[in-house]
Amino acid sequence: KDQNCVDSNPYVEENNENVNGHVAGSVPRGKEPEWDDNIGYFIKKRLCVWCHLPNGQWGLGKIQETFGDEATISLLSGTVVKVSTAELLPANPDILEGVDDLIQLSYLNEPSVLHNIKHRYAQDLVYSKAGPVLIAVNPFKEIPIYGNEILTSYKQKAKDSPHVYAIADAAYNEMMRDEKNQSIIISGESGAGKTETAKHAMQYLAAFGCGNDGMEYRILQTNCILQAFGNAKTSRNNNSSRFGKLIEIHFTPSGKIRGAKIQTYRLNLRMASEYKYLNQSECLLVDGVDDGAEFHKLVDALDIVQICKDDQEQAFAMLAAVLWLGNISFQVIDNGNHVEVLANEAVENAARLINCSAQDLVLALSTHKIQAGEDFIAKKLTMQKAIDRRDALAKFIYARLFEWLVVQINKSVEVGELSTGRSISILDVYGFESFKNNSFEQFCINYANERLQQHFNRHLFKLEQEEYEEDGINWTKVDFEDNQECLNLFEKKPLGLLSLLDEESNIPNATDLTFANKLKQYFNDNPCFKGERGRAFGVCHYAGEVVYDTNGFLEKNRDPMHSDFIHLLSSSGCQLPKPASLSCKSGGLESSMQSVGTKFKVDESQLFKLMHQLEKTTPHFIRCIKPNAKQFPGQYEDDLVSQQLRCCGVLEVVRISRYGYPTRMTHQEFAGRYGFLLLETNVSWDPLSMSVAILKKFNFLPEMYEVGYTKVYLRMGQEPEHISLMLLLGIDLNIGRLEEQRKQFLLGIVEVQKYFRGGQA
Ligand code: AD9
Ligand code: MG
Repeated sequence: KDQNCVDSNPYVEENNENVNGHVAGSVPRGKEPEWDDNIGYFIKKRLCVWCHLPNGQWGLGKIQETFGDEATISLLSGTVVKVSTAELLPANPDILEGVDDLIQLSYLNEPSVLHNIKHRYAQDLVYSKAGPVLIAVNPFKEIPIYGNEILTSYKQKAKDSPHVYAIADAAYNEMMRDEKNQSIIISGESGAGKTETAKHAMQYLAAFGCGNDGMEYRILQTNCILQAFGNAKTSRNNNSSRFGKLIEIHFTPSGKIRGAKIQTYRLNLRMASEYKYLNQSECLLVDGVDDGAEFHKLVDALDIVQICKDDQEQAFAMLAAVLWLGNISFQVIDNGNHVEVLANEAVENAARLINCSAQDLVLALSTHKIQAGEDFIAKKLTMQKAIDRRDALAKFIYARLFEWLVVQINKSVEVGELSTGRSISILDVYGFESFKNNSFEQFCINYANERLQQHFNRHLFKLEQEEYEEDGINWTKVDFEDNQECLNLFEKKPLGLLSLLDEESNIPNATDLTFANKLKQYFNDNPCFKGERGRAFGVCHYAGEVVYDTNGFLEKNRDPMHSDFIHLLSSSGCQLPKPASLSCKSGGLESSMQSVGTKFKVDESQLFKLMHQLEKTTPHFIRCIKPNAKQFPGQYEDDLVSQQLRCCGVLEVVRISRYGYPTRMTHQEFAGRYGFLLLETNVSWDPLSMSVAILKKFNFLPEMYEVGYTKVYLRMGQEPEHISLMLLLGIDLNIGRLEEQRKQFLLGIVEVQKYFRGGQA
C-alpha cells in the first residue's frame, strides 16, 4: 500500500450521521469533516438534502442558501422553509433510489433508509438487505413472489434479489458445504410477518429437501396445527402466535429432510386482556377467514401427523372444558367478603370434562387451603381471587394441551439419532416491545431480545474480522459498544434485576413498590438503569429506553399454580391429554405441572439453552417490519417503521458493516473491471499488481482501502476526486456525478433528436 498517496481532499464523507445519538463503534479514520463543512458542496452542486420539518416529518429539498446556523430550503413539494442547519441531513443521489442493500447508500441516515425502504415497498419490493440482514416489510396482501417457480429460480441462482428464499438457500448451501448447523432467526413486532416468513423458509427447505417418505409434507403440516391451537386474534394481529417456536429441520448427507424437532417457548397465556374466553372480545369473525374450512385443514393436519382420532376427540374435549370453566360464575356470601361457586351446568360440564367431581372443582375454585398446625383448613376466597383462580386453571389446562400437542407432533416427525452439522433451525420469536405502558411481559420479551441482540452483534463482528484476518489485511479490531452492560444489569447475581425479582417474590410482605424501591436503591449509579417515579423504573436497552411499571411483577413472577390445583388435576384422571402422555417423559403429571409453574417466570435457563443451541449454528437474520398498525396493504407509516428499524438495530447493523470494508472484489474482478483505466504500460499484468496500480493512480486514501492476498477491500465514502473509478464502483456520491454526466448526455441526445425531427418537419 502506498502511504504517500494521501491527498488533502475536503470531502471525505464518512457517513457517520447518527440517528440514535451515539456512535456505534470507533474506527480508525482519516480526516472526517463534519457534514456542516459539506453543506457548501451540496449548495454548489444543487444536491438534495433531508430536512426535519416542524411537523416531525422529513422533507426532501435543495439548499438555497445558509446564513449562520439557518438554511433556506426549497422543498421538492414547492414550499420554501427555513430550518436550522443542524436539522439537515444529506440525501442520496437519485441513482441510489431503491437500492437492494442499504449498505449501498452513500448516506446512511434515518430519512434515507426510510425513504429507500418506502420506495421499494411502493413497488411491492418487500424484501431488502441491510448488510447481512434481510429486512421483510409486511405487504398485508398476496404478492406473486412465492411458489414453485420463484423458488426454483432462487435455487438456480437465476434470481438474486433479496428474498426469504435467498436466505433459506444460503442456509441450505452453507449447511451442505460446511457441514455446520444453521439457524434462521426471525424477529419483529407482533403482526410484522415472522410466522409467515418462517413458513416461506420452511417451504423452500421442504421443496429442496424432499425425499420419498413425505416427511417434508408432514413437517409443513405442523404449522397448521400449532397455529390452530397456539394463535389467537389480538388487537395487533388477526393471527397472532402466542408462543415462540424453534423448529429444527434435520437433513441426510445428500441434503434430504430426515425429520424435525420443535421446541416452544412460553406460551403467553398470561395476557388475559388479549386472550380471555371467546365472547368477551366481541369479535368472533375475522374477514376472509372461514373457520369451518380452517377446522377441516386442522383435522387433516392432525391425521397427517398421526394423532389418532381418540386423542383428537380428547383434545377437543379439553378445549370444551376450558370454555366451560370460563362460564363458571360466583356469588358473594358473608356480607360480600367471600364467594361461593354458582352451581350450574358450567360446573357440571367442566368437572365432567376434566374428569373430577363437581365438588372437588368447586372447592378448588372457591377456597384456599392454609396450614394450621398439623392440619389444613379451607379458607373461602374473595371474588377477585376466585376469578383469578378459575382463569388460572383454564390457562393451565390449555397450556398442557398445547404441550401435549407439541410432544405428539415431535413423535411424528422424529429424526431418530440427531445428526450433527446437517440441520437448519428456524426461530420465530417475539421481538423487542416498547409501549406506552410496559409490564412484566415486555420485561421478559425485551430481556430475551437483549440476549439475541448480543448474539447478533458478536456474530456480525466475528465474521467480518475472520475474513480480514484470513486475507492478511491490517484490521484494527472494532470495539463495538455492545450491550453487555445492559445484560449484566439483568443477569448479575445476586445483584441483578432478575435475582432481585426472585428474591422479592419470595418475601411474604413484599409489594411491587418495595421491589421498585429496592431496584432504585441498588442501581442508582448504573448507567443502564433509570429510577422513575413510584413503582416504575427504566432500562436503557440496545433499542432504546423502556419504562416498566412494576405493577403485578411479583405476582406474575411467582408460581401461579397453587398446590390445591395440582392436587385436583393429578387426582382427576383428566381425560385428555391423558395425564401419562401429558407429563412428557419425566415423571407424573405433578412434576410436569410444577415445571409449567416455573415456566411462567422469567425463564433464564430456557433462554440460556436456546442461546447455547443457537451459538452452535451459523445464523442468518431476518428482521420483519410492520408498515402500518391497521394491517392494511399499501400503507407505510414513517414513524412506525423508523421506530421498528431502531428497535431491531437495522441502522446499527448497516453502520457496523460499513465501518468495515463493504466493497470487496477479488483482484481478478477489480483488475478486469478497471484495468482499462490504466494507460501506463509499465504495470505488471498480474491482478494484484494491477489492483495496487489502480488504487494508486486514482489517489485512494490509504485509510480507505486494504489490499489482501486475494481481494481489494474498500470502505464506504470516497470523495469526488476519485470520480471515474468510484463512479464505476457505484458506491458513492460520485455516482451522483456520473448520474449528472449521464443526464447531460441523455439530454444531449434528446436535443439532437429534437433538432433532427424539427429539421425533417
Ligand atoms: V405475532 O408476533 O405472532 O403476533 P407475526 O408472526 O410477526 O405476528 P404474521 O406472520 O402472523 O405476524 O403476519 C401477520 C399477517 O400479515 C398474516 O396473517 C398475513 O395476513 C400478513 N402477512 C405477513 N407476511 C406476509 C407476506 N409475506 N405476504 C402476504 C403477509 N401477507
Ligand atoms: Mg407469529
